[in-house]
Amino acid sequence: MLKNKITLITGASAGIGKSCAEAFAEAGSNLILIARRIELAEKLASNLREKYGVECIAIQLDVRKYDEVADRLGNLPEKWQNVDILINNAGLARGLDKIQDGSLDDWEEMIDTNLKGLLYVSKLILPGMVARDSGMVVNIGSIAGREVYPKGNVYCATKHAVRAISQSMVIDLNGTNVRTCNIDPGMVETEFSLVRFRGDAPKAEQVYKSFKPLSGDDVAQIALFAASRPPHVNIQDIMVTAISQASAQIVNRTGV
Ligand code: NDP
Ligand code: 8X3
Repeated sequence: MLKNKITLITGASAGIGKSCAEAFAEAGSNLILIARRIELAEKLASNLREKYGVECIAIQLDVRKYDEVADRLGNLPEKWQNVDILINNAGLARGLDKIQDGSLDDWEEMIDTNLKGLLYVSKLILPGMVARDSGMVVNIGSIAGREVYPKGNVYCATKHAVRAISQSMVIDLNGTNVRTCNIDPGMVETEFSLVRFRGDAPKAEQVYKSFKPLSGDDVAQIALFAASRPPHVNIQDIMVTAISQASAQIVNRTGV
């Protein structure tokens, strides 16, 4: 079903985005991989071309910069212009502070990446899908888009906003054959916590200690399932956690 389709993935250099690249390539989709760390995206593109025989390009892009997004995505090589599946995955948390102690820079980075970046990329890709009356957007939200947890404040706000945007896409695209799927994972072991704690590896490791969290591959398989349903089937909304995680704050840490 995905053979010869074009899937564009933001944040494809690591974590969930990288896993989505692997899963969609295995299913036969051609790929546009977006990230700032272009060397990682290019290496992945080359591996996937070799492993699965798909076509794959890497584009260096900071989704926070609208001019860059408009330039790169507005001028895709002709054969890459008709994106079938957009996976809005690029995102991050910065810091874990009480709102009264939060850093303006951290807030802006999260809002600019998780919310504005998602909107900028969608603005460039969605009109083509609507014109072709075909396509799918997968937005990677979070359990933080359904619950607020202590010190999660602005990160949670951005993910609540992603959820609102996903619901808006479903409504505004009604009457077209463009599908929207919102995926809200609980804790996934990726570079996420390392980024949140600015490279403090011991602190990041604590987040995933004594239970088995989700992997990027677990989430990628869900995105792939949603994207490979028949075109009239729209899985609008999915929440997925590790079995040990009941809610944002309730995690059974009695395992390995
Ligand atoms: P990672 O840190 O492992 O990956 C994040 C990816 O986003 C990287 O490829 C990074 O690439 C990219 N990225 C970050 N900022 C930008 C930017 N300005 N422009 C372009 N790309 C950017 O984290 P995850 O894989 O865990 O996170 C992916 C998504 O999943 C995020 O939206 C996150 O909020 C969400 N999520 C994560 C969960 C978790 O527990 N890990 C749970 C629920 C949701 P580069 O640095 O090369 O630009
Ligand atoms: C990432 C999951 O719970 O760390 O979105 O916010 S959480």
